[in-house]
Amino acid sequence: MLRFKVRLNQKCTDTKIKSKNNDIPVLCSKAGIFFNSIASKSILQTTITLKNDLILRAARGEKTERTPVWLMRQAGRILPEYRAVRERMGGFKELVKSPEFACEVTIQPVDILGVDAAIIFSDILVIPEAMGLNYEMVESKGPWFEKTIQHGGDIEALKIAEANDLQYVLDAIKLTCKELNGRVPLIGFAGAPWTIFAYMIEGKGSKTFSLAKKFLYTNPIEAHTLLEKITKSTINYLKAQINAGAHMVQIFDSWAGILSPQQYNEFSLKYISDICNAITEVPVTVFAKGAFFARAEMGKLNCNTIGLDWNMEISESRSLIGNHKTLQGNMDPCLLYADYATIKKETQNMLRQFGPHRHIANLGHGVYPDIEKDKVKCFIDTVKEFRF
Ligand code: 1CP
Repeated sequence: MLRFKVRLNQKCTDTKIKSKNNDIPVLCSKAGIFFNSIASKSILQTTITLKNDLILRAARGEKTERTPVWLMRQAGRILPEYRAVRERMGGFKELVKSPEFACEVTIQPVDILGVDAAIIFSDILVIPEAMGLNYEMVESKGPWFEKTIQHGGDIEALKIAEANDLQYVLDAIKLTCKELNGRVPLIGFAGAPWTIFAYMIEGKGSKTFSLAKKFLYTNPIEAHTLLEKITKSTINYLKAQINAGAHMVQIFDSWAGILSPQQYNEFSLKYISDICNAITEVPVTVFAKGAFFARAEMGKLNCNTIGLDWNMEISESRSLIGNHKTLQGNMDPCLLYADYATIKKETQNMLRQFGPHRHIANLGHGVYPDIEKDKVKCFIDTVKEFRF
């Protein structure tokens, strides 16, 4: 059950710190929740002092006592407690659209696994829906769209999503911030425009997303029109999440790796860059799965953190991306099938390779649903106990 122990309008102590890129001074709370002083006035009223801000400090390139850790897909089927709530709700979408239950499963990994951040329980597919394409989450199959984008007319019919189209996510964020009561920061997120585009064209998951790629080759101008509309919607959405209380945001480009380097620059990185330039209020993480070929270009993005998957060698990534970014990742999720001693040894190896600064520990992609909860906990505890 939810417990409401929040003091609304709790005052924060104003101190001057640096903005997202350590250059523009902004107002901040004592513990490091920070925001653009003009754009985010509304947050001031409900800001709660953070007790653990390791992840925000790591993202900004500040020193931390230890490496912070969280997991992509930490809220989900690895937790029996999640499965129980999910069963009670009936379906995935019902859960996503019920702020109280979304809040409950968002906080579960903080309570049960001891991670250093929560990520709001939602899905990247809420954006296509807010733009006019309804999705269903089919049990043991994944997402399915009744209507897909096939030609220019379909793109014209889509609306640009605005904050109030996603009020249920914003309500879940507000509630979660209250309920977390400053224990750890809350991460907001969205899909990268290319990944959202891929689902809008394909209508479901795919190994190759060949319909989406075909659209790039056959309708490049219309592809850009659609990507532009998704980008505008995503900026509105991320800003609304920040206004609702998200302390940092992550952009997931899950299908980056199926594009060629040249296509990636033209159809994905350009739009991610537009989003990064628009989000000035909180640290931004960009995770582009499989985009090993774009690491040097990603180093030029106006973001704080770059997520690495497990195929990306750590020291090579550091030299391609540069020292001015925090790196996140990048353990192979399958390591968590190994025995405890192996998990511990490999996790310590990973930490040594990244070094003590500008690293947020994570897996190289989402945790798989059949991984034992105690193995996940072993990974997290190993990071939390490690000292350089
Ligand atoms: O019924 C269930 O429990 C379904 C499983 C599930 C969950 C737990 C889906 C279906 N989505 C989610 C939540 C989710 N999705 C979160 C929030 C919680 C957390 O991370 O702890 C996040 C951040 C996402 C993001 C997401 N959804 C991505 C990007 C990250 C990634 O894994 O690459 C993608 C690609 C999706 C689409 C999606 N949603 C769900 C599935 C099974 C899929 C993938 C479909 C495919 O194979 O193409």
